[in-house]
Amino acid sequence: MPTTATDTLRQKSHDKSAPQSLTDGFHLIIDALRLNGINTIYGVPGIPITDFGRLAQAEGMRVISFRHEQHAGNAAAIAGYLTQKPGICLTVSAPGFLNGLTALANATTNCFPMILISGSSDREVVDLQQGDYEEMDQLAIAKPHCKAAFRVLHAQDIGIGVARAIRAACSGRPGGVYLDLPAKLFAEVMDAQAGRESLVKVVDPAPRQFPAPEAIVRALDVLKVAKRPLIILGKGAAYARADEDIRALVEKSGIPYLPMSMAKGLLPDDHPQSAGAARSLALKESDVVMMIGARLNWLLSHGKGKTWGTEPKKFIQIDIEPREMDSNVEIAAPVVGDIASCVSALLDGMDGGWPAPPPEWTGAIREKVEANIARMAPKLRNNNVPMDFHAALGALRTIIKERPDAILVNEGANTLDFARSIINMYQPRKRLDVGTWGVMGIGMGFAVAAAIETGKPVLAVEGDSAFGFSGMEIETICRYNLPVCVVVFNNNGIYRGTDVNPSGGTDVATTVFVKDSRYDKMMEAFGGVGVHATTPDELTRAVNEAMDSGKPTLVNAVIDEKAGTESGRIGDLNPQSAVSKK
Ligand code: ADP
Ligand code: TPW
Ligand code: MG
Repeated sequence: MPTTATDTLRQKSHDKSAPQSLTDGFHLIIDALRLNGINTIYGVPGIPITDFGRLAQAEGMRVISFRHEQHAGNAAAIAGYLTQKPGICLTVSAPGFLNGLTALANATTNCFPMILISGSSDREVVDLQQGDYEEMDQLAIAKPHCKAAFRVLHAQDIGIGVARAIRAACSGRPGGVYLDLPAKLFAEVMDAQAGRESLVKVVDPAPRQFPAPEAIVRALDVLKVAKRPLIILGKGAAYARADEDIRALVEKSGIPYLPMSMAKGLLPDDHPQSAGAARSLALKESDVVMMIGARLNWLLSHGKGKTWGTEPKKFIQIDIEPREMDSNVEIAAPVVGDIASCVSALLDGMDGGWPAPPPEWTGAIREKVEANIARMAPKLRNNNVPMDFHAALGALRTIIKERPDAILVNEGANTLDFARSIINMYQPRKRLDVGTWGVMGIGMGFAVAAAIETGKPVLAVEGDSAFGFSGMEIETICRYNLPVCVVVFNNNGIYRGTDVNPSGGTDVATTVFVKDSRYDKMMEAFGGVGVHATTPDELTRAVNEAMDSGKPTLVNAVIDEKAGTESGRIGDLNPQSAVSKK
């Protein structure tokens, strides 16, 4: 039995009594990926990579074909986040490449390891701009949007090219890598033995990076004297898979913690130290804040302004990227290293005993958390018709509590912001969402990869606008028969369905969609299950059935079109005309 793509080819070339065993670019790329434990490709076929997909499938790789490259790219990106191995997205040249590039840029922004592999036209023609089929200088365009970009021109360099791409994606701060493969390369033939010897198995693609001992001492010194300490966990902490040590650090220190959106579930959201339901108080009143794998970007108001109150703060920041320090405010105690090593060193440093934080502080946080949870509870049980966000999300919250290993994908504006605060997560890396850019369109790509990579049921909670960005991929979900249940929060538009055209003209307002659409019928068109749900009970029944059966399902959840607010909870970032005449 042949063990590699090159072996198969060699056997074939023997069969034809070829004078020499040969391999080619197609087979070497497959062998290089598989040698490095990469067995899944997300992509869209076409010139010059159609045969590459076919051969990869023939060699036993999983090749998942999408309807649009952006969603294949998003799938690859989140596969990278979920597995710590770079997710692979494969596209055709120029337009296919550009479609994938958005996802590559988004992966880089979010620190997800991913490799975008695009076929390209021959250099000679591109560089002389002679007008090739789908001609574009892709490498130059990719460079500013990713962590690294490489081109392989010769078959004997495929091994080292793939190795460089893997190492660049995974090491240090993870990110997106572009790998440019000109059409000629795929068909280039070389001696099979030499080809095999040219492949590189990357040893330790994400080497541990130990923090300096003095950085650990400095951080503990700052933390120890805090009167109102706070820990913020970000998606870097979730990615790092140091789950037990992070939990131990939080619990040993007794410090309240706040999870960023995708760090929810790293510790269960109902943990007694969670300050999630007292976010404003915790940020405003804290005096020392320890960030673990979270950046002080817009999501944390850049570490300053009224969100952070008037109290002077000291920040401790744990991150693998040294340049992240002082990016927005002064970091009093930078701890540069990989999170697993840093957290373990902090735990060692606490071994001699650790003073519990002042009970006035932990008590105040707890009190606020309990008051806010009690205030929210009746809203989550309301039976208004049509449903508001709270009623629908109250139902989904119970389902996730009962099925904590399900993966939640979430995008939209109100649909995102309400779901983030209402749906508790109980396990790490189960919540996947719009991330650092707040980008719409990740939904179906993330859902597909989450199902493929983990084998767990996926619940995708989608605003009706958000869903539209990747909606065609429900055909992909049906085609691969994936256990994905999509719930579309249908409020007839972006934020709300009630806006009117200010000119009084016949066009509807810019934020409004066709009223009372039936997204469930789209799913039926591809053989999946479609359900129209108007009450929390109907919603609960439909989602539970979907999760039990594993059948691709889309629930059209009718939401009150008046219930949402402009831009959800980030309306303050939305400039509005100061001189409009309305
Ligand atoms: P969030 O959006 O949840 O606040 P961010 O994406 O802003 O999180 O921040 C994640 C941070 O985690 C990045 O600065 C990244 O460099 C860092 N990071 C990612 N993986 C690791 C790791 N293994 N060790 C240390 N830092 C990491
Ligand atoms: C790639 C701007 C942010 S949120 C949103 C848009 C278009 C849709 C909100 O409507 P939805 O949610 O999903 O129906 P809801 O519950 O409030 O009604 N293009 C990209 N990304 C972003 N973020 C936008 C546009 C946007
Ligand atoms: Mg909407």
